Amino acid sequence: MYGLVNIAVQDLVTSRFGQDTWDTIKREAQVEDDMFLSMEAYPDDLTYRLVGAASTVLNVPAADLLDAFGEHWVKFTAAEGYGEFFRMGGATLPAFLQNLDRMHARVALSFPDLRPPFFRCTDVGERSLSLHYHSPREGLAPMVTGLLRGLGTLFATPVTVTHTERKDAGADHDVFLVEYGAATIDAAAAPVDR
Ligand code: 1MF
Repeated sequence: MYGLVNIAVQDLVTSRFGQDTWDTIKREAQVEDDMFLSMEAYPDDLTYRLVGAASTVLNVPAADLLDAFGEHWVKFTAAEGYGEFFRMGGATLPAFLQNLDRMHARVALSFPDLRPPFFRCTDVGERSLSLHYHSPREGLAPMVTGLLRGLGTLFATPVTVTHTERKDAGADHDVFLVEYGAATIDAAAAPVDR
């Protein structure tokens, strides 16, 4: 994955646990890089090793870390100058979710090594939709719950997420029931930077 992902993992860990803990996690993961370059593609294995080592060092289940990372990813990328990707995604949470594949396709135009997941929305209603998640990677579904919470904050929209079908329990793919309220402020006017 692009180094931006590893940088976001680093930012999450150092902001909550400090530099020393991050150094310990990197050592445990046998990651030699002093720093990551956001635009460089790194092996997925490196990111999995970081998450695994963080789980060991912090004594937190990997699924909980992935969930926290998903939320942090939205906050981090919106704050670090990638707000454009969110702006072009739509003015409301359901609009954004229905545009996710288009947004990833736009990023992939400039960054050909991107291997984005695919999302499909079904049963789209006023207050809920079903989000179908297909990824070229294994085991990252817990991140989606956190991503949706982060998007709820970004769009000032209360959101409840239920993981209704699980690939790791034999389902064809992961499905999330996303229930949302009305945005509490005018998200259409300024969908980012909050
Ligand atoms: O293959 C990749 O390198 C990759 C990297 C990030 C693929 C996807 C993503 C984003 N994705 C991370 C979890 C992947 C889980 C999986 O593979 O199953 C999160 C996707 C997402 C879902 C819901 C809501 C928002 C989401 O992300 C928004 C987003 C997506 C991509 C970027 C930023 C925000 C992005 C921006 C720049 C990138 C790479 C990804 O690379 C650059 C580009 C310019 C300068 C520096 C780095």
